[in-house]
Amino acid sequence: MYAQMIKSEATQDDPEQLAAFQARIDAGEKIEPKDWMPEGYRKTLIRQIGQHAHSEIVGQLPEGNWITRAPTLERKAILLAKVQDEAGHGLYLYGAAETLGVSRDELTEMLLDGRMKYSSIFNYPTLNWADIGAVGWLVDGAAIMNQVPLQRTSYGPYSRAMIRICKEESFHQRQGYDAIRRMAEGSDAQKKMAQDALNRLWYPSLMMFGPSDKDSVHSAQSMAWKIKMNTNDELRQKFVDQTVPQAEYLGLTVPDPDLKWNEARGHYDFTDPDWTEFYEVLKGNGPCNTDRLAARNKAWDEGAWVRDGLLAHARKRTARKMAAE
Ligand code: FAQ
Repeated sequence: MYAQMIKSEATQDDPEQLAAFQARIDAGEKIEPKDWMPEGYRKTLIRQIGQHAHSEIVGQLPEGNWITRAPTLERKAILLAKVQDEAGHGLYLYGAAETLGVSRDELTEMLLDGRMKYSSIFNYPTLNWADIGAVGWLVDGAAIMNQVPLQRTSYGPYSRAMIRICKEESFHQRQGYDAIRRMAEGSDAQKKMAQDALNRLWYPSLMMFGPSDKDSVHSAQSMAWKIKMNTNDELRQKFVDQTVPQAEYLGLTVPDPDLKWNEARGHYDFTDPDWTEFYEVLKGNGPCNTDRLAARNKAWDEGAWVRDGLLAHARKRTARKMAAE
């Protein structure tokens, strides 16, 4: 299984070369595609960047579902632009992964046959318009919390892709907050919808940061290599600390009876997500896993003629150019 092949285990690289590589990372240097790198570093990057790219692409589905049903022309135009941005993020990230020696087609095939993962959050449905506001507010909010530090990641192409992505994610988060604010300030029925969206999406959003640190398989090595800049629990805590006051401002209640400010820690105490549910979603048993993969497989199959046409055109052009030389 490829997913097993690209685990981040240390490989048998020359210890001197490994030490010199680690010294470059520790000194804050960027690693570029043609530089020597340990095989484990390369595979970990392919796994993480690939999973991230797939998340951007699959992540278009829950929102795309609402483009035709947006409540106003303005909201429709904003949502359309946002969904297009996600496609662009996927492309930057596939481009960054390709510099590591894997093609976009190979990555896509691994997504489509289940060998590679995408973010658990996109296996939850968007049932109504308030969910679209909540996706922008919470899901993009969680995404950006994770991605801002990744702008400083050690691999040059990944870091540069993240700089561009973060600019757009910040707009996404703000438009989501604006949409949910309008619902929260609206009629009783609209306010109820906003609360219901928060109730359903709160824990899936907390799961986006990955398992708790004690169960995270890759964090220690990925942080030593600066592929990850923070642990999963650190970022989850930052997200909770940032989001709770935003919910309070909206007059909404975070669905966690044990949530409270801890003066001594300077952070909110909160209840962890249900990790059994998280691992079930990862195994393919979330509410929408089957639908999401079916939609991506259908799009890939139906787009085959476009890819074939483009390739045939490129081959003809190259042949003509070579004949003329
Ligand atoms: N979902 O050892 P760790 C977005 C897996 S972008 C699914 O802690 P790691 C934009 C993990 O792969 C959202 N799988 O792993 C948008 C590993 O399995 P493996 C995506 C998960 O890699 C917004 C296993 O569990 N962002 O939303 C998840 O060190 C709105 C053990 O976990 C990124 O990908 C999960 N939530 O840390 C688009 C950011 N969590 O591979 C549309 C970059 C963990 O051994 C609309 N990625 N797993 O089989 C990262 O920062 C990291 O990869 C983590 C996981 C933090 C996600």
